[in-house]
Amino acid sequence: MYKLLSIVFLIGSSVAALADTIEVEMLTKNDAGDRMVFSQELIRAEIGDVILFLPTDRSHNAQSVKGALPDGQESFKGKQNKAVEYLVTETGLSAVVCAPHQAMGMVALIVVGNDLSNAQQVLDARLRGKGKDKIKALIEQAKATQP
Ligand SMILES: [Cu+2]
Repeated sequence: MYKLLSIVFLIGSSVAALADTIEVEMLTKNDAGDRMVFSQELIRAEIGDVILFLPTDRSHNAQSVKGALPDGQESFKGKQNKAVEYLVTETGLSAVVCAPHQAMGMVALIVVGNDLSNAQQVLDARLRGKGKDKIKALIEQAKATQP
């Protein structure tokens, strides 16, 4: 149902890159026993990829945060208990939150093209509680683990 196969042919090149669909589950409890979490919290992607947030457990959503995404990247807001897609069109960082649980730390950070240039804007955006602390930690983690 949610399968999406996007093939991007790089013009002028013999290389054909296959865009990925990255599945992220919205969980009340993960296998490690952590509560109110996305299954991936540091999500690395490239332009053309689709990040698909799945309503594996109930009462969660995924949405972007005003000011905490790259210029030109379309914002998104999933409904509770519904899958939502984020089609990556720009490089940079995006914060993603679950509206009911962001203050409990249910957030994720998308890193596209290993571009961390909008880190300060993301830190300045309106994030709450443990979610804000976790986004800060994820930015540090992204810096420390640059591929
Ligand atoms: Cu949630």
